[in-house]
Amino acid sequence: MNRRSFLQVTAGGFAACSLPPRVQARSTTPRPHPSASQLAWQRDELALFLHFGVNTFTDREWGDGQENPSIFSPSALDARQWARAARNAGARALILTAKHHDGFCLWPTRTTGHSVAASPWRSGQGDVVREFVDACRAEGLKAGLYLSPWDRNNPAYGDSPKYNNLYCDQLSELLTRYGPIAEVWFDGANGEGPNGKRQTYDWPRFFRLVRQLQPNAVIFSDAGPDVRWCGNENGTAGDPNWSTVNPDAVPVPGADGPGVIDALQHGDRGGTVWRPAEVDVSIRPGWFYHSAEDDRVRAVDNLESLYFSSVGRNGKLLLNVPPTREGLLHATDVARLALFRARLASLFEHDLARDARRASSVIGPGSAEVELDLGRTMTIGVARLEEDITRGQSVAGYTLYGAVDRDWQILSRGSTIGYAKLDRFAPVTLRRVRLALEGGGGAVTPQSIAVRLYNPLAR
Ligand code: FUL
Repeated sequence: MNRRSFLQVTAGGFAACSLPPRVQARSTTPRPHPSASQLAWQRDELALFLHFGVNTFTDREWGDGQENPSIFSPSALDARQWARAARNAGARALILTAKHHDGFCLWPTRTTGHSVAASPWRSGQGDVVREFVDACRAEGLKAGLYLSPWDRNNPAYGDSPKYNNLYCDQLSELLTRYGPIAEVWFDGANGEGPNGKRQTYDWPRFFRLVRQLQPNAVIFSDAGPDVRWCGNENGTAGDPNWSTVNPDAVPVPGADGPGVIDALQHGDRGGTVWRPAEVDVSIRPGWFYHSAEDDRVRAVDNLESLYFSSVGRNGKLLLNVPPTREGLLHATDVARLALFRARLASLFEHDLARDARRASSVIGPGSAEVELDLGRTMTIGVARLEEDITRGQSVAGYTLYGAVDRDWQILSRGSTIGYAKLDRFAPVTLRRVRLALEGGGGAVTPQSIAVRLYNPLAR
């Protein structure tokens, strides 16, 4: 299967079913729903994250800002290789650490001397961000950038107005020099400790600046405003995972306190703002490349599980694959990515519900049902449920039943669905499937639900 047919299988859902006439329970409450950028972001499903910088050369995860720029000397940097590997993995976007906590800038910035311009790489004439963005464009991928607010090198850090100005200058360079940037990634880390520097970030100003310079970019942080951190770095969105949030629950990036992680993991069924979860996780134990971890690259089964616990829980998967000291993705990681892609493509190749006869009915206020007749008995072990999220997220509970005839047995049950909900169950032979849906306080429209069924034993 090529990329195009894979995309049709996984993304073409609502058009593929021939739907019965419209029966819709009425809702009076307007639900939050995604902007065009948020929708495109979610439909991309998979992006790769690239942690690269001085830590790659010091073998550390958090640099202290004292690194000599001369250590940055990738011997064979090839951003096209990164982008090709990402495309072959089925990713549609890449995000690069333009600056990590050590403050070393991967582009020749005017704001500090602590950058690639002071390194021997390309005789100080290089620009990793430029090569990265060009490679993304050449491979048809969206480019995103991470600019760490915490900066352990810059002397202005801790002098709040001064550093905020400098940080805005850095953002402005990144968002004006390189064409369209699809995602701006603000992490919330700050390891200064009780006696460390205290910097008060001007988040509203940072966010406004991104909006002004790149109106189509999505802004990621714990506090959005467009997409939120999922609350952990182990590849697991919450269950349930609502894309709606109460913005007061996590007011700023890096906020902590009771309830924050829970709010990030689960969102809020009654939330007033659309802010879906991004699940960032590394293919290796560390975010940066360490040769000692070469035999600890996630296996394909593990990567498949990550897909289920991120995209399959209404999230987006941001999978980190760190370049080596050569400036290349490691052969093991590249091979694993290709296997991951092949695994998903074969699992989701045949939607056994595609030609099913389908009936939908509204049972009562906030409750509805979809019934499928597959036409013959089939072995099913994976279900992919989807809500048409252009209308928001309505389903708050569901039960999926299967039967050869009318002897219904429960296949899976869950709470919300959202963009996608993936359920695995012991493969079972059946001909009929029934999905009972409960709405979250408002209407649930059965026509806006897609049901796809797969046989995991057939691949
Ligand atoms: C965190 C950072 O502290 C880690 O080093 C890594 O960049 C991760 C994705 O975000 O905030």
